[in-house]
Amino acid sequence: MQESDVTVDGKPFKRLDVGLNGRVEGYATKQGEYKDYLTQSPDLVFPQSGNPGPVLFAIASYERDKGAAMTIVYPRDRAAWNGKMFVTVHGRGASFKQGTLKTWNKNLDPAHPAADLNKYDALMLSKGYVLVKTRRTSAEGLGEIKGTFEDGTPVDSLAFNDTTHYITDFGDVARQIVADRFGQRPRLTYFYGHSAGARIGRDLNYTPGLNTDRSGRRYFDGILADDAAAGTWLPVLMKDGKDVLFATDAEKVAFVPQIDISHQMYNNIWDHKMPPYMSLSYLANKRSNARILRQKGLAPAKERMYEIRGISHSGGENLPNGRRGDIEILDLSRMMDRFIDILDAWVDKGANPPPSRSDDRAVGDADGDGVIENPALAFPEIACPLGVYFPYPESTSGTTSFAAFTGAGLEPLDGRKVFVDMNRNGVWDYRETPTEAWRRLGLLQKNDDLTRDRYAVCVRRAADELRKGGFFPDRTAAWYVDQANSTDLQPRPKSPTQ
Ligand SMILES: [Ca+2]
Ligand SMILES: [Ca+2]
Repeated sequence: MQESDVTVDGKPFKRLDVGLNGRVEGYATKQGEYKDYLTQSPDLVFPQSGNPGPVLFAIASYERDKGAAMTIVYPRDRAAWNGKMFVTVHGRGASFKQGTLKTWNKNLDPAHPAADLNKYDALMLSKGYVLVKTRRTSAEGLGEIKGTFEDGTPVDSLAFNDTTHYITDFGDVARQIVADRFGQRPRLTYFYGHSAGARIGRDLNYTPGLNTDRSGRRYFDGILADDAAAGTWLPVLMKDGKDVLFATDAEKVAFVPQIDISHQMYNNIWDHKMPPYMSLSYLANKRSNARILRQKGLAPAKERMYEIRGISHSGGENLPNGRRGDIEILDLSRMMDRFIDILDAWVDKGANPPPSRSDDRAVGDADGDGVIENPALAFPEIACPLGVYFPYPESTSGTTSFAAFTGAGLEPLDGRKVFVDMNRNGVWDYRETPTEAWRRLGLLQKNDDLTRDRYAVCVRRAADELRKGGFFPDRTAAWYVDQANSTDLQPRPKSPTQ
């Protein structure tokens, strides 16, 4: 463990970088899809991966020198602690071998001790949580993790993509450290996961008995599942042709409040030998998850799904200005700010969260009359567009770019030379001006021009709707209103592709 001081949002914090050597158990298979996903939830992972098994018990070792680590950040002033803890869990693809994980004591840049904290981490800290940022090998097949199957066979291809107990083991250490420093364990512990990390969040809620600590008490009090990988896992467990998951009240009682954040523009595909209740479309699975929970009586009681337009897998949390070269991403942290509060108010105060939001009728039509009253969330940039966000570099990418309504030249090509159909007419034709686009979208009458006033009114309405709906804090809505007074309404291309 090493200790340092760090300032976030002008406030003083202590930062502890902790490395651990240890072992964790789970289940894996020797062949087939997802064979190396060491998991405590084999009844979700292997049926939904189309992997018939056999499923074997295994034990695997992790090493702090190869990145098994966590960063714990807490307020230096104990009075600034809200008594709660957020454990964060990243997605698939991290490894020491490929350079995305560092030796435990190298995550800290002494000259910039907040450099590896993303926008969501900063939000959690500014709200007074103890932040526990976990890191694990989550890329399989690399020989990085040494393990042994129950039959004695050695295996070096496993990874901790889906290993809940890795996270809870680290969380136990973090809780003890908090107790040592503050003289008190966290009163509530929340889970945040992105992608494969969000799947672990669903594992916790969907695997009977998994969300418990060593003494049998509830471990996580709420789950924030940010764009779960492939839209899975789904809350389904087939036995003899019947779905038996959440068939009993006891299972439903153990379910903790869960918010699923679904990024609508992530068009990725998992084409595998899958059971009939799954889709190869990630978005379709995200919507199915919400629909099935609703059918099983767990939503709206204990789950919300907030679907967001114009955002692919990344919410820009690691891009300080939302841009990197041709990549341009809407700033999801502006809504994550409220998602964190919504979950906390739900768990801690019993406050009813805003209804689920989706452009899918099965979720967005709350009263079942066939009309969607709770559509997917639209940022002001989407509701009052000066251009189009599109998946980039290609249609299945986890990032986006932005094409402005310049009124000049052709619609752009993406990184695979597929045209971006900005005006949705099916033709590779010309870029509209903002006025032409707004007329087409019905935001302007046929003979009206886009003026500063009309633009500002639209942005104010969009920002205010999000504020009233509970998805923007006041200051964010006010920021948008202010920006609308100076935003360039005749955008010029920034680069040849945009
Ligand atoms: Ca309705
Ligand atoms: Ca077109």
